[in-house]
Amino acid sequence: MGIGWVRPWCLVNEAPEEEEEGGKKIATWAMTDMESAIKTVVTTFLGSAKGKDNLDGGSFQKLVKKQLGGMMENANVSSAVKEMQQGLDENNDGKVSFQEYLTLIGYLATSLSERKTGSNADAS
Ligand SMILES: [Ca+2]
Repeated sequence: MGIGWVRPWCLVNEAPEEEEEGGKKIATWAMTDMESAIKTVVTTFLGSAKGKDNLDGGSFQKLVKKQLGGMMENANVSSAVKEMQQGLDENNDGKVSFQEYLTLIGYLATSLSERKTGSNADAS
């Protein structure tokens, strides 16, 4: 299952280029909050993966502790993060791929949305 179908509509501009103007760097266009958020999701993964395609256990621990400690319960409990990593690891290679990482982002986004709309099953 791929995401090829979405490609024709994607990525006209990847990110704003910066131009000098009066000694100040200015972006050629302003990213919206949503575009910045998507970019952050991508650059956070890439930065943590350090040039590889996957996050190994240590990199995933660091990413969760550093970036998601406010939003996630047990983000600094190594055993809990390890368990979460195993849950995300669909192909069981012991590493977190970008797709598997997106599963976590999707899960957090869904939880946040349920919290905001009060549609959480526990909230009734
Ligand atoms: Ca994996």
